Amino acid sequence: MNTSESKPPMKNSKKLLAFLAVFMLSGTNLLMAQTETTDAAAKPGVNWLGVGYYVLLFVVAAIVIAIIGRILRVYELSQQIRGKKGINWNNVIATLFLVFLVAGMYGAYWDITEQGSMTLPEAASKHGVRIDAMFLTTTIITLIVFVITQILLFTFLFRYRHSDKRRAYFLPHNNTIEKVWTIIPAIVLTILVIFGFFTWQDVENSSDAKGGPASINIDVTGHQFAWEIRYPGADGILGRKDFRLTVGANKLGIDFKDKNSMDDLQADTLVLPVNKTIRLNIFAQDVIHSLYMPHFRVQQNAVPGLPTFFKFTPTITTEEMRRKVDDPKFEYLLYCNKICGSSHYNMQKVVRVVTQDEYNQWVSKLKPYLTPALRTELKLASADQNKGITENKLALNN
Ligand SMILES: [Cu+2]
Repeated sequence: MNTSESKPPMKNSKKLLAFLAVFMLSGTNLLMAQTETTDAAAKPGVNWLGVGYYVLLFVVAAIVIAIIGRILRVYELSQQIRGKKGINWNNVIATLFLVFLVAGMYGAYWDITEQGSMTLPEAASKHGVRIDAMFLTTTIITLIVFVITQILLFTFLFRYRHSDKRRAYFLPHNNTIEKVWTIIPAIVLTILVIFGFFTWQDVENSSDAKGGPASINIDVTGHQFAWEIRYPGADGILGRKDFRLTVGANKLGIDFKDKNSMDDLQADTLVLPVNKTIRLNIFAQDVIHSLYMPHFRVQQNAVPGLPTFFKFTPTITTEEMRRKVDDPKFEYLLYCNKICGSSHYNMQKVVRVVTQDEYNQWVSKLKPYLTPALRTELKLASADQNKGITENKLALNN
């Protein structure tokens, strides 16, 4: 036995692994493929048909191109035999660059007009308008640069294509050019970054010391797979929480030693008064979730053990938005924007923006978090007995 005999199996296993990798990759692509038809779920296998169609189309296109290549090669050889010049590939490729420029520009135009309308809906919060303005400015500047550079790139490729009649000019280095294409983008990018920095700082001025306290503080807690919403009661203050107090009936782990907890309310819908600052205190109980409300341009991770928050001001009521989008059933939504598990898709809540009067009415109907069942479980005195008792006499968690 020599070493050369032991090598082939090694090579084979490498080939096998490479083949497996390609197979897995295409397998993933096939699994992820979706068709536009909505009845795909009704007809299992329709996705596979769609993928098979495009694979076949690709194979056919590749064969056609290969055949055209062969024909051209034969043509060229026959020209050579007759002592004539073959195809001038420099001209062909240079022309193809121009075709690519026009097709690519049209593709970019199509992308902006078709896909552009699928971007975010109208901003319904104060800071949302500013974020949109920033996004638009950046898009316009980069678009102008994109159009100019692409036209220059491809027309230069065409104009200065290889020709036997002229020789290329050798330009090893030019400091002026280097300076121009370094300093100009640097200045533009610095302006954009500073612009973004101050906007973001303003949006995230959520530290109450800096930005002033919010009109309403609301706790939003994510867990697999729902959001729990807690409003402060009449005192306007949310009571303390402690994850160690989490039990079946007290799923948020609210600390009832804190008297501020007593009147806290639970809600199923996130209802917000229009034009008031809202501070959402964001929590997670198991994995990382992400609180996402696209209409308000709000997105913030919900991290276990690390409370986060977001302060914003909704500016358009649900009613107004319904008229704007001409959809009487329109609702703002709060989503989870982290793929946090199998029922992640189900993690959404309706958000309703209303007038102050409607809000007051709605709050007055909310049920307290401290239900009779929870009182019993926590061995708290009943609501009636409780009235005269000071909070330090409450028997809690013992
Ligand atoms: Cu989630």
